[in-house]
Amino acid sequence: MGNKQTIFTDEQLDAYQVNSFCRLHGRYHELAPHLVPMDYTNEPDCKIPLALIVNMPELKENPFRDRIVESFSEDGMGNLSFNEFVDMFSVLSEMAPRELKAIYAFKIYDFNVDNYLCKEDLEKTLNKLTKEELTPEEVELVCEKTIVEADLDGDSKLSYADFENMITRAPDFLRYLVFVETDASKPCL
Ligand SMILES: [Ca+2]
Ligand SMILES: [Ca+2]
Repeated sequence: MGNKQTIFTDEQLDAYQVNSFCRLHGRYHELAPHLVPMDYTNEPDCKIPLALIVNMPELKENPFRDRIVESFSEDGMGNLSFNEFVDMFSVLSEMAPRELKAIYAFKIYDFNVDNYLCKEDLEKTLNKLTKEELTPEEVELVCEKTIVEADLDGDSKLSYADFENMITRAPDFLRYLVFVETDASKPCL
């Protein structure tokens, strides 16, 4: 999956940038005024730690908040640069294409980061999706069934292609990949 995805068309990107860029910078700055300078003309090398980002109102109720932030963090520790922070908001916005959300959902659910969803990955995912309301036996059963149904190439784990096949039948797996910005109407700082 490596390379950057094109998230928006040029026109959408212009509108998105005009409307959102400086507002997002305001949000980013607010999270850590002691770390983030207001002036970004020289692209300062600064990052905000995961612990501050997961407390944002958009994320703090999300059972996947840590995994979401880690998935956008190039250093893998959950520290986000401003660009990564903007990417995260873009992918989670209501405007983002479903396919892009699916790519990130796959990354988020791949807890051991081996590019496959194995039974253990799915068990962790399902426990979070269902807020641990299922018994371990039920979780195991659902995961086994999910793998059997979605595993197109029969290797007992889900590749991204298998996963795409799965979410066309179970769109609930993308449920936590959309958030509405809490202060989208706030004027630019
Ligand atoms: Ca995995
Ligand atoms: Ca497979």
